[in-house]
Amino acid sequence: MVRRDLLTKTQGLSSKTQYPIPKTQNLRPKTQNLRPKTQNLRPKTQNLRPKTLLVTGGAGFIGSNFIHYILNEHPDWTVINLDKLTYAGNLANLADIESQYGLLNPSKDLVAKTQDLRPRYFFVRGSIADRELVDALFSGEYFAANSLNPNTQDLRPSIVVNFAAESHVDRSILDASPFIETNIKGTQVLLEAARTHWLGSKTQDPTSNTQDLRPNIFLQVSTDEVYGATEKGKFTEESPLSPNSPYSASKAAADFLCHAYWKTYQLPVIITRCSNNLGPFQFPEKLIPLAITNALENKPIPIYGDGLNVRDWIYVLDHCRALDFTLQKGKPGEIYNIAANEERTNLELIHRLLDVMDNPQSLIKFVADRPGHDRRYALDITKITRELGWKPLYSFEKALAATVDWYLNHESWWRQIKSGDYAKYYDRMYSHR
Ligand code: NAD
Ligand code: TDX
Repeated sequence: MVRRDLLTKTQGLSSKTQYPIPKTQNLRPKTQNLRPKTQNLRPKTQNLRPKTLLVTGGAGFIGSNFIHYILNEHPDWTVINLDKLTYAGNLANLADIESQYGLLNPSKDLVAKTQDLRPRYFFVRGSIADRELVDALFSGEYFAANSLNPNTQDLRPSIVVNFAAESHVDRSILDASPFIETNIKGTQVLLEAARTHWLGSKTQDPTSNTQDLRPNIFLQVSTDEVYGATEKGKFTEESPLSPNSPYSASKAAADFLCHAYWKTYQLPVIITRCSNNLGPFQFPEKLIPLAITNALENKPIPIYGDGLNVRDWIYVLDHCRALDFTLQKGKPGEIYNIAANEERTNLELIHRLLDVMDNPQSLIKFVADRPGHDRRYALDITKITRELGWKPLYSFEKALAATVDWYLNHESWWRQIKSGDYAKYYDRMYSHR
């Protein structure tokens, strides 16, 4: 039984809906008590002029939340979502976006908002490591050649937000190869295309930071894991990188490439490094959705090692807002840490989760540790709070309640995932642990 008094009101889709079409407002807690007290703090600068964003990996967890967020916040921005649709990519995450803003069906809402029938969302299936495809997207030829742009919009991206990645540490321990291909080579392909198409033979003025003089931004979505682990203190943006897993090593390599393209070519790159996210649409291989869905199925919740590893949890919408602040106010060549200062041991986290869900603590099962398991991540977020004026709006408790609520109300979403290839992965990862 779930303690519904601790959750938001049931809303959204019935568990019978085969393809859940998430409502945008479902992404935000509806009840008063779950809404952050501070009014939504938007970046203070004017919106950038109409923009076309190339969002990569937009069908995954954070990318799909970001697309929901950005299309709602910026009625004159257009998003091209380039996603390979690996096991982690799921177009159901964007079904409402496709029908509201997509090519086939720009809605009446959109017309009312923008007096404009043009679609604002385009999905392209493909890899960021595919140079030819990426080039065609940057030049606009992709849409011309595919007759996908009847309104002849200028769909050449002026902003890249690179979420596309292999993102699961445990999978990187089983096989690092796809992590090298996507996280390193893919990022280099994107950087090179941006350099060729944005800079051509000239370079940008690296010191300029005004809207008109800074038409392009390459935002690399990185992670706290690149700093490695620390028992005490917090990592600042100046801390040396010391990644420990094949996943974090590949993300660190991508960060170094981004830095090199800034230093060498003055490509306007910004890197963000965020802590562990929780929220809607997270693939149930990661600890929180794995634990919620296992608890709902009355299955054991595997805790690695002694359960005393510490992570700092942030609600995914706070991360998306931080990325928006960064696009609007961040400085090229800079790095910004993003976190919510909500550190928990894994054991504390799961105890609280089971409490919120009113499931017995006996579901916890200690299993063999993750090889090379980082003990603790912790980020100093002084820079982004002081320089960009961002701060998180969701406490851990509110974020956890909203997340549990979402999984409760989107049972068909996670059941569909768990019944497919995921079952084989789960068996391989946990059955002999
Ligand atoms: P995810 O695994 O849920 O989604 C990744 C998406 O990228 C999927 O849609 C997948 O299909 C797509 N993809 C994979 N390879 C691709 C390729 N070659 N070309 C195009 N698309 C490809 O990941 P996530 O948790 O949403 O993470 C997004 C980004 O944020 C990653 O770069 C990750 O390193 C970073 N990050 C994640 C967290 C977290 O807690 N999840 C925290 C900090 C940073
Ligand atoms: O079954 C599990 N049992 C368990 O104890 C799983 C899947 C995880 N864990 C532990 C390992 C970590 O200490 O829980 C913690 C969180 O694990 P994950 O959800 O796998 O996240 P983590 O390894 O911390 O990495 C995440 O945060 C940083 C994302 O997956 C990365 O993409 C992001 O960069």
